[in-house]
Amino acid sequence: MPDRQMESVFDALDRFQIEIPSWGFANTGTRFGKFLQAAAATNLAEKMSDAGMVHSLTGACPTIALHVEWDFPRGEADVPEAEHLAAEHGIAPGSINPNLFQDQIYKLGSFGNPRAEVRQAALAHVYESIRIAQRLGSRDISLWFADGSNYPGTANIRQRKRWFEECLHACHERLSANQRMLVEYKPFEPAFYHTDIADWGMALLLARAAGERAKVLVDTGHHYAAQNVEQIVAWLLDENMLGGFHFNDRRYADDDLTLGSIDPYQVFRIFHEIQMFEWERGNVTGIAYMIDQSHNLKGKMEAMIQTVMTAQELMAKAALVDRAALAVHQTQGDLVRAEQCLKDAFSTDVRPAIRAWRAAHGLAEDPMEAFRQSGYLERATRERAEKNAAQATSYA
Ligand code: PSV
Ligand code: MN
Repeated sequence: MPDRQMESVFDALDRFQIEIPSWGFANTGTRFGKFLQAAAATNLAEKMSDAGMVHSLTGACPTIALHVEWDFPRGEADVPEAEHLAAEHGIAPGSINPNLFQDQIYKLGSFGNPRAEVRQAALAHVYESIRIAQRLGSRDISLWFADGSNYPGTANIRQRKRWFEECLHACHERLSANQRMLVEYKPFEPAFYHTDIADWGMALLLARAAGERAKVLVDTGHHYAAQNVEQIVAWLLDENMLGGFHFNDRRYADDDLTLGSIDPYQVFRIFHEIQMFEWERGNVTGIAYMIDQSHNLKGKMEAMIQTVMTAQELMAKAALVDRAALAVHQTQGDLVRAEQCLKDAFSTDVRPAIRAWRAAHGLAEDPMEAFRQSGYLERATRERAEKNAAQATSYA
């Protein structure tokens, strides 16, 4: 690979960090059941340890996303332990995710609930999440709402929109100057008739109504089939409203498949839009690249390492697009040459360059192999198998 391209790859990887989710290491499943893994993390200490291991192997995941309900069962009281564990494992707490969907009170929604006391309880939970984030030094509060309805006529859609505006604005007021709020959208599930924040346009309007530090979060799994996600990304960039990503891949719906497993070209195109924007306007800081995957078939640690490695590869490929040439071809309407700029970059084997980047940073050239050789999984299996087996239900 020519030096100039090598430099582009190094530069892109130096600037690329991706956050891993605490929930990606715990036993999760589908609504039909869980297949338990003996080495799965059973508590926050183990999740932090797994995340720290992924970071030490890849050098690209310095922060861990935390879910308040699952990782802070005692709320704010758990902050000192989380702080201590993160430091112990060489990572930092990342985005803080309130949970506005599991409590029984949320049957008819949280911020969109017709009962004022439920909206108040939801607000109180987000306020506490903001305080947790402040104490942990976390920049982003990441909000996803299961709110919606299943039957026509059962919800006042416009009224709920206004409640959302009010509540999000109230949350925004509580942010400190360096904090942001990310508003995530999803077309359906668990609600199947209407979802209060169903697409990026709704998220954008609500974020604008909330305040200037509210941005949109794009979960790549939260789109209808064939949706052009990179166009959404390009528009949000242009509007200065792109807050970050939840990466995963999908075939049908919110499948939580590993990034790039179904359509790596789509992830490449998303990264290309970001890099093209940066090439024209200067580097964008603050895009939170996060993974939102709960693996229930693949080994959790391997799936996470595979995801990070794939993300790095696709980011590196996107860095190879000849953007100056592309701009000329686009202006001249030279369709084949323009498209070829993307295809050439996408089909370049960047793995040797990434190995060189890793070596230059004192990292294992093959993080997956290094993980397999490390004995970490065997140790985790020994230490956690009994605790995990205790969760099993067998119908045999
Ligand atoms: C919902 O499907 C979602 O994408 C939200 O980001 C949640 O916080 C996350 O998944 C939890 O699994
Ligand atoms: Mn998500």
